[in-house]
Amino acid sequence: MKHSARRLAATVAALLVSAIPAAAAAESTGVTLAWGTFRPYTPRAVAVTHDPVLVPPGAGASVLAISSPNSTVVTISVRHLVPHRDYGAHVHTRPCGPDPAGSGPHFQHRPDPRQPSVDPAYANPRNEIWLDFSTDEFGNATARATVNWTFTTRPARAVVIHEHHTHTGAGHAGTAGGRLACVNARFR
Ligand SMILES: [Cu+2]
Repeated sequence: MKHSARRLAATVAALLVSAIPAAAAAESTGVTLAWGTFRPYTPRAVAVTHDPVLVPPGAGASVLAISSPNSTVVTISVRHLVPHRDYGAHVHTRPCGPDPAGSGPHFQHRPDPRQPSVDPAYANPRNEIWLDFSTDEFGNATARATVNWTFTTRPARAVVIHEHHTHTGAGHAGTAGGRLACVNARFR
């Protein structure tokens, strides 16, 4: 635990150093970092589990987002989830709440005028941030998404972990089953 935190800190420090020149050059750059150990909701919890079987308390997640002027890279790493299992994950607009629905809809670069958005023209991994992953034998996984835009003043406040990988077909694009867990992250 301590060691992985130290390793994470070292990685983040290296990434921050490489991001500084870009940050000085343009205001649309930003770094977001969040990590936590899953537990039932409390107002101060960073990582919240809504399903203690599929996202057990004690499992963990870290989220790192780096925006340069024309792109954003978001990475999620999880540990000690259920081994050999597919999960969906996306950036959502609102912070984690006691009710899984509290984290609101997906953040969309071009907002779909029709909500809930299930139109593949809007609900797709170029207009939203999808971070689906499949765990290894230890329940660990990493996923990364790259998009050619940056966050705006519209809020993007959490990564939600879902029951399945994300669907892409018309009428259910962007859906991925129930909301199992949520990580608060104030994307900028
Ligand atoms: Cu989602």
